[in-house]
Amino acid sequence: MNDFLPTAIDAARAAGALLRENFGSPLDVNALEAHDIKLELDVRSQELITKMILDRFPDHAIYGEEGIAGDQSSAFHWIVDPIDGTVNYFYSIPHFCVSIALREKDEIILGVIYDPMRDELWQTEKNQPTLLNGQPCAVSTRTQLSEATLSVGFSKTQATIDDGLVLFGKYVRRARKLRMMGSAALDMAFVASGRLDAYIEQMVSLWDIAAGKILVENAGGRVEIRERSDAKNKLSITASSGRIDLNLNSET
Ligand code: LIP
Repeated sequence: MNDFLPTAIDAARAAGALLRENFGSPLDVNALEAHDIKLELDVRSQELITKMILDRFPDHAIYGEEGIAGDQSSAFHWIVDPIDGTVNYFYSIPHFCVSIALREKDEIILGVIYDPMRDELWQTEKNQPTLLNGQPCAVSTRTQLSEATLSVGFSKTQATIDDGLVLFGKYVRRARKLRMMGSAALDMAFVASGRLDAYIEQMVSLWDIAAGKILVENAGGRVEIRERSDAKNKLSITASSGRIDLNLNSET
């Protein structure tokens, strides 16, 4: 046994407590973009997570939304989103989380997502089940698109918004409901625990989805990730139960 998972859980809970304590307070803004916001609290949250991880594993590396730290030549890279759903957080919308994954060489071996507002923690590690607050969880068993609730993210560029609108327009008439909730990681945690049947977004970063990938797969679901040719280090993702045909071309 190793201390990787307990460390990830401790760090996610500590960062979640920081976010909960500051929720609704005046916030220092590091960057305001048309469809995105960066907060000083993002940086503080990642600094807290980084300290807790590197204090226990000083030879490891951190790869996070707010920068890198540690020994980047290490086989162990902790992939961190210190606030996933930063825009929601800034607008006092209580739908955001902390996402921490651990990659050993090229394989994600651990994932933790923590929602501090609902006190919900999803965890898993290689060859283990996905747990929600300590209880096993699984992807949904629905098989018909007409029964499904899907989440489509629009990211932050005009191109990805246009792509998202096309997908939204196609699925909204066929699925039971569509949602756009502003946190890729929570969307993936919701797929892993059967609340959503799929989550689709055309441009995310590794830190948005690394923990969610292993959570969904260990809960019985399917994750397809494609590198974008038009944006460095950006990915398109479809995470689903694997039980619903999302290929609209097959629709009658
Ligand atoms: C966010 C993602 C969301 C995406 C946003 C942003 P952040 O991550 O969770 O799915 O649509 O553009 O990338 O920036 O809040 O960590």
